[in-house]
Amino acid sequence: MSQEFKLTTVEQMEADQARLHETAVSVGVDTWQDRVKNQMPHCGFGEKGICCRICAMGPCRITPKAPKGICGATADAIAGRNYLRMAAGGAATHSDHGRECAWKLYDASEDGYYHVTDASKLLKLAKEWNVPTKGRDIYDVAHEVAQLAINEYGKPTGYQRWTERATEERRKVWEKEDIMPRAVDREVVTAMHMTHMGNTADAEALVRQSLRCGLSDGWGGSMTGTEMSDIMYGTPMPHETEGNLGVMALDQVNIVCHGHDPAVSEMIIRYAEDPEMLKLARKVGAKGINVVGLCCTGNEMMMRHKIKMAGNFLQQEAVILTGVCDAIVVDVQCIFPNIGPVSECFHTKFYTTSPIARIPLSEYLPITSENAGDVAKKIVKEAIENFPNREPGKIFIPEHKHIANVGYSCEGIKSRLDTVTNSHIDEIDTYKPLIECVKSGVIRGAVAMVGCNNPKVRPDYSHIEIMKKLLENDIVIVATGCAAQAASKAGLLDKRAKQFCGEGLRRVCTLADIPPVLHMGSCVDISRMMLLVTGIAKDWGIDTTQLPVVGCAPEWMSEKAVSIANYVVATGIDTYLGIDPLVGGSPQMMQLITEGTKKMVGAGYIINTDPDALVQSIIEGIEAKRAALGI
Ligand code: SF4
Ligand code: MSK
Repeated sequence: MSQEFKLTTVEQMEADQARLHETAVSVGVDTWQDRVKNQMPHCGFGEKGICCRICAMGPCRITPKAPKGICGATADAIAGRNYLRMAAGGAATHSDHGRECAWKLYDASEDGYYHVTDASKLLKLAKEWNVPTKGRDIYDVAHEVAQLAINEYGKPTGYQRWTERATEERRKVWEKEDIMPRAVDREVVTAMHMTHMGNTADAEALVRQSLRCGLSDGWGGSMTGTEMSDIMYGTPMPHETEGNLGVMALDQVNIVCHGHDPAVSEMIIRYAEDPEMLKLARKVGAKGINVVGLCCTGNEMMMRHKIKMAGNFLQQEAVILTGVCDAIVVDVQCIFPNIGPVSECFHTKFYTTSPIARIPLSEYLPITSENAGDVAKKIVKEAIENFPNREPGKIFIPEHKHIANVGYSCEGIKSRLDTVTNSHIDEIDTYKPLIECVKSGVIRGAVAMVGCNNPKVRPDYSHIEIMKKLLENDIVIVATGCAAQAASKAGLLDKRAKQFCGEGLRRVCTLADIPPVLHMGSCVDISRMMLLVTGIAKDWGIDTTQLPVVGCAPEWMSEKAVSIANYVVATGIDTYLGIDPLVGGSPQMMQLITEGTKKMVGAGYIINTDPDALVQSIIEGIEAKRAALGI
């Protein structure tokens, strides 16, 4: 008889974290749980966005007694500038990741370390960009496409070429509102210039540039990251793997890859499968080599390979605290500097690989197109040699893990939808079956669950509780980033999780053989979500603002999330936030980001730090969109 399927509860995950924290205490190292306490209470000025340190006459802080900075900047100007700087930081970060991916494709060759894996995706993009393909070597095509993608970053005139994929209606809105994104570098520099001392003090103009900067990321840099990665490492398609700390293996060499850019982890995976390395692992007494992922590098790996996911953002110290992490190798973004001190208390080797993320107490091995294989091989070999150095008294591996069905790229979703069409009469390769389900009400709508963990709220609780409530209400979920990993940890990426859905969604999951939460990838892969909503809107014949689809980031923390929220809103999708966007000291800014953008682009933020109230407002928002469509 098959065992009853149960989700892992947040309480169980917290008990695992608490047990690992005991290890941290016993070895004398702090973790985020300790540091949160030390940082309380947060600075009230920072929380409200009304501290300005943009020039050295300051820092200036706004109070009832001091309503203006020394230059005369008001709370609206200061909060608006801080907000735009966050959006610009996020757009720069995602986009630079995308640029690195484009350079890797530019360097790709038959006999190099980076290859063209999805030639059909490359050829499709070449056609879209009018790059000749007939009779040409695939690598010549790849180099020309990569060069065009790289040139997008700094082109002196014109708009992002990826925006041509948007609906005509969206493009018109962006043109009318003067937020059509130009080159990424231009938008980020403009944002920095506008927010320099003595420039823009008008909150509305700052919000407009935030939207534009965000668009240059979502419909620019992030899309470049996703597309280039798919071409080089393969477009994700549905398959099964596992997630949560229980994937750490006692009897194997564990190599944890963390960060965002798959250029490093792809190489680690390749060399961990090398027979020479496997032989070496057996020689030191290990049964194999277990490469696992954290954060978005973990998402990239699990989406394309059967690689297991060890955890999300707030588990990065926990993986080392298991005592069986033989090496942790990081690329860029979301990496705690405290990985250094925690690793030092264990046998764990800590490698940094990018000049963008240099961290004390790590061994720095920069990875380039020329040396990637050699460096990866060295890391894998040293991790194996480190296996016998584990200290048994420090080992504790939590048991929790779940099956995770992942790989739902747009192509992956369409491949599942094709299975429920009648091949004699229906078109294939469309979103029409999904649209029919939404129109008939079998599915009420969809929510894109995205973003990080943030100790300001109970970690993973908001993600999981909101998802469960949405599923009960027949609302399908697409997820990326640490939100997708929260679903994986809880068991919501297991197809059996359909038992927690309302009747309609449960039926759809059965027919299409999908889990109720569709893992779409990493943070840059929110660009896939933009293409998904655009594809659905085009197949339906309506604008994206009309779709019963919303975004939700209940536990966001990074500047990248601010950039994402801006491009999601600019794409016409209301975005529900569970963490305050640090502008509360300016009523004008609050009004602009919740109501003002609705007038500009047809969508805005709904902010509520109570997850129960937030999910209720999402359900009401989706039902209101349905009512407006008359469905
Ligand atoms: Fe103060 Fe104005 Fe300088 Fe900001 S820009 S620190 S408000 S003087
Ligand atoms: S990793 S940006 S904590 S989602 Fe993309 Fe997770 Fe947020 Fe980093």
